[in-house]
Amino acid sequence: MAASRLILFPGSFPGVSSRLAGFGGKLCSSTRFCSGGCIKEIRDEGNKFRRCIQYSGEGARLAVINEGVLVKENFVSEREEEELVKEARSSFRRVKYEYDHWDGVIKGYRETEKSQWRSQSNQSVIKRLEKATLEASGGEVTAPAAMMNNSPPNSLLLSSVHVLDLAKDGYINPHIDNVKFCGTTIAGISLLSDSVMKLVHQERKDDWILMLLPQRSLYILRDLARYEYEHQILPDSLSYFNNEHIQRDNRISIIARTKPFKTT
Ligand SMILES: O=C(O)CCC(=O)C(=O)O
Repeated sequence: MAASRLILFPGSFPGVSSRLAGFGGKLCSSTRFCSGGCIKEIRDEGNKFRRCIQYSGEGARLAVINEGVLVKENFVSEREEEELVKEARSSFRRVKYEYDHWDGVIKGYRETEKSQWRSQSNQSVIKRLEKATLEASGGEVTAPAAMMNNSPPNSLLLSSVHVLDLAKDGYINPHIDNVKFCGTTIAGISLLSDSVMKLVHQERKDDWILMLLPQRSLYILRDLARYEYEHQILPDSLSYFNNEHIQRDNRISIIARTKPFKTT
C-alpha cells in the first residue's frame, strides 16, 4: 500500500511455533495443508467463505465468529492468475524491489495503484473482488448516512485496487491501515505463493489470529480485526501454520478497500 497509508505500531515478531503450541482455536480442520491446496473445508454452514484460521484469545475468537477474518480458497483459477500476474508485472517493468520503506513496515516490495485493467479476464476478476469486498462490508452499507460518503453502495469502494509485489525475501511488519485512507473492509487476492497473515491485538499480545492464505485465495479483514489487530505477512523463516512451514515465494497481492468514513 502507499507508504503514507500504513501506520506501524511497533510490534515484535514473536516465534510463531511457540505460540502455536498453545493456540486456542483451529478453524482449518485437522487436515494437513499441502502446497497443492488440500485444505479440508471446515464446518461452514451456508457461508460461502472457507476459513483457514487459527486463533488464541477471547477477542480473536469473537473476531473469527463475527467473520472479521475470512479466507476463501481458489478465488481465482490458474488461468486467471496467469493473466493477473502478466498485467501486474507489466506495471512494474524496470521498477526495483524496495528495502527501505520510510517507517520500516515493509521490506522487499514494489507497488502500484491500479484503476484500469486491459484484459477482460482481469476486469472480471477485479469485479468479483470488489463485489466480495462490498458484500463483506455489509455493515458499512447500513451505517448512519451522516458517517458515509453520502453515496450509493458501489462508491463505497476506493476507486483503485492496490497491487503489491513482495519479493521472495520480502515481508510486511505489523501495522494497522491508516483509518484516514481506508474504511472497515480490506480484501486481498494472493497470487504466486502461499503465505501466512498474522494478526495480533495491538494491546493484548496473547490475542492473535493466524490466517493461511493459499495461492489464489481471497482473504477479508474487517471491523475489529481490521481496526484493533495489527496485521503482517510473515517472512519465510516465520511462515508457519498448523505447525507446518508454509513456504513463501515471490507473492503478488491485489487488494480492494472500502472508503474511510468521513471524519469532518
Ligand atoms: O499483501 C497483502 O495481502 C497485505 C497488504 C497489507 O498489509 C497492506 O497493504 O496493508
